[in-house]
Amino acid sequence: MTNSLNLENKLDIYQRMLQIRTSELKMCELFKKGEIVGHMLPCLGQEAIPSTLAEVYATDDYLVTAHRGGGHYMAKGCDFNAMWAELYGRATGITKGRGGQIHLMDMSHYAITGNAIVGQHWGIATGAGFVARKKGKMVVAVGGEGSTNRGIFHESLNMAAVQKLPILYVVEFNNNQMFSHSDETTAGTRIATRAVAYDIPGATVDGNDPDAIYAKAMEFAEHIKSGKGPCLLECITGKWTDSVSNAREVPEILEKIKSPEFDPITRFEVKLREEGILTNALEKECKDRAEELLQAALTFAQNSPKPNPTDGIDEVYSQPVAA
Ligand SMILES: Cc1ncc(C[n+]2csc(CCOP(=O)(O)OP(=O)(O)O)c2C)c(N)n1
Ligand SMILES: [Mg+2]
Repeated sequence: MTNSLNLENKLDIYQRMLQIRTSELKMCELFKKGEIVGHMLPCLGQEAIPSTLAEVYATDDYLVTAHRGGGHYMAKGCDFNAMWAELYGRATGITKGRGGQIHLMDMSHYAITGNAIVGQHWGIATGAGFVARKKGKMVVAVGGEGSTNRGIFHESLNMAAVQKLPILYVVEFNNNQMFSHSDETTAGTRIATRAVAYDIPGATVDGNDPDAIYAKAMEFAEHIKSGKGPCLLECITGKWTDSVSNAREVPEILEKIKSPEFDPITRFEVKLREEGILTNALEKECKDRAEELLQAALTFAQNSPKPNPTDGIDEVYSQPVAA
């Protein structure tokens, strides 16, 4: 099969999925204890998408996501310690403790992985597409299916198609937008069919299966890199929770999403075992590694200084503000 993952890619994806899950479970736990505050949007249950896309884009390609970007931030190898310092609101945080989990971004890794305004990131990604075209790079733009109902999604895909911009648009279809389900908000069943309107390639894949995501995303990346313009990839998945601060879990839906048949990590573990790649010892090694990374990041964050309140106005105005 063309575009199939090799052993090394698979283990890297597995390790990333574990890092995201371990980190975000801890984030939920600490938030519930009141140790960290803010608006937290975990991608628990969706880990296969960020972890696999990291095998598709290059380290200097641009990555732009909507509000559920923490997993993408981690998968791109952005500063993990600075992410945790951000969650703790410390001066060493990736946005100096000002943005919190919903505004994670690390420009040294070409990653804008946070945006509180649903849909707006499609426009930012499309703008980045002009720079990417000039520099011979690609943009990977990721957002939820709810955000595709904003007008800016149409404007962005239309412009990208006309201009043949090098952008892979990825939709994380988790069937839910805060209080609403897609059948209440979204015309048509599949977002990928909207690609027809722009005469660009579009496809729907199982977003909890790294092999399926990789095969189609690589095919699309080849199309994009050969100058033929953007593609639209829809990944079917499920999120455990909307936001930690305002969790609205529906028990029956959660039961399905967390089941071994649906959960991306359990499914991948079963597959890797069947393929003779994963052993008990290797699984333990990977899980220990995820835990070690987390402990180091927690230590860094907890020992970092808090910002000085008077620094809050820095970098807001171009001219110093008179005392
Ligand atoms: C312009 C705008 N409208 C509404 C909201 C409130 N809001 C935050 S998340 C969300 C749902 C987004 O759903 P989706 O795009 O499917 O992403 P998901 O949260 O499922 O990953 C809404 C309506 C917002 N932040 N911005
Ligand atoms: Mg959604």
